[in-house]
Amino acid sequence: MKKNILITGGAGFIGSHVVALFVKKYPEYQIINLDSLTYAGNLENLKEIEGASNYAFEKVDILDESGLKRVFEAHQVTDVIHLAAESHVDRSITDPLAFVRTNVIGTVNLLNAAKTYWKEYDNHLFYHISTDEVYGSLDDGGFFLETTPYDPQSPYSASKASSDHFVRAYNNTYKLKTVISNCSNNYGPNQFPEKLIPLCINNIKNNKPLPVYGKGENIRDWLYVVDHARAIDVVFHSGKNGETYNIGGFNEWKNIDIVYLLCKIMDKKLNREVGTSEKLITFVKDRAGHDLRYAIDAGKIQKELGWEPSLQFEEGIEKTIDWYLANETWLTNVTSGNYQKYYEKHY
Ligand code: NAD
Ligand code: TDX
Repeated sequence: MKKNILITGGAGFIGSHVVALFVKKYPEYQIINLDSLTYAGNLENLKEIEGASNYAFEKVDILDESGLKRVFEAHQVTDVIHLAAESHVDRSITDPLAFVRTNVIGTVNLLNAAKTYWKEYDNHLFYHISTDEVYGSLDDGGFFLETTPYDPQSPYSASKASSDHFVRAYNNTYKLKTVISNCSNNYGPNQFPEKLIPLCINNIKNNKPLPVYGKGENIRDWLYVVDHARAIDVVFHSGKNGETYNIGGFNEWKNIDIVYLLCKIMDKKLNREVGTSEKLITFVKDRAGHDLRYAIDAGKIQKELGWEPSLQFEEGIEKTIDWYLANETWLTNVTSGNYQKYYEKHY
């Protein structure tokens, strides 16, 4: 059966890398990118594949049930890779309901569309992209395993945990074929400069303060976004029905050490005296309920599906900095909201 894969959130950070990989690697698949183009969605991220004959874009909100029905019918959707979400923890603290709407209700809308439209469930897959934050905070050491009980601590992670539960419930109750992967912090090109790494790159470039929450002691595991997209490819093709796969970089860093690293590399790249950018570091009020440490054990996907990260962190960070320095217009456009005009011009 020919695959017509609906990728949601394909204009966002991770989604754009997944769409580009699938469009280029699988000319035999039809890729439909469904995205409502919130502040985080940017079609400029997909310029390189825009005219491809196996690619289509649909500007639809996953809260719009009739819009989803139309897309499923028009494109005869066979599989879903679901990335559309509100993704920023700080925004979830100021507006939790927006996260309930998109991440919980939006996911259930998509599950319902798949459940209604698909006839033989064996031939179709609903793949949900989730986060390691659903497991809570590892304050006393250890690693997140696929069997770690859910313990979300922020409105964002609570909404993602809820959507994961709905995906499992549809697998159990209606026998919809599903897989879930829970990944650690991504970094790389196309990430909106509200997240730690692109925010610091942008601020160092513009000589602006680098806001470090609390003492900067919080620890995250970091993975280059293209390696996440590669993992999604592997899980989509080889993941087992009903299973969960943790994805991570085997790469834990304290926030403050990442900020120091960015300062050091950028001093060099911008021909600044050693230590110049560090002076921009500003310790600010901590994030409410700030999770101390996330760390992923990605042993299952490594052993069962043969995936592992391809890039060392320092190499990935260099590539990321180079990309942001080379794409000044992209940065200006996303920060000013100008990229929204791209849709009006091209679609
Ligand atoms: P992002 O914020 O960059 O992109 C989200 C995309 O979803 C945007 O293009 C946006 O326009 C779209 N979208 C938002 N609400 C929508 C709606 N109601 N209807 C249709 N489209 C909508 O996010 P990201 O960082 O690329 O994350 C993608 C997915 O991966 C999310 O589900 C997130 O929870 C998950 N994830 C992210 C990370 C990370 O480090 N960024 C790590 C693990 C998992
Ligand atoms: O200005 C900042 N200063 C700061 O110290 C920002 C934006 C963040 N931080 C800290 C908070 C976190 O400990 O840096 C760490 C990383 O923060 P974010 O980039 O906001 O990411 P995080 O909160 O860890 O969540 C990210 O990873 C998991 C993504 O945004 C989620 O979508 C993903 O699920």
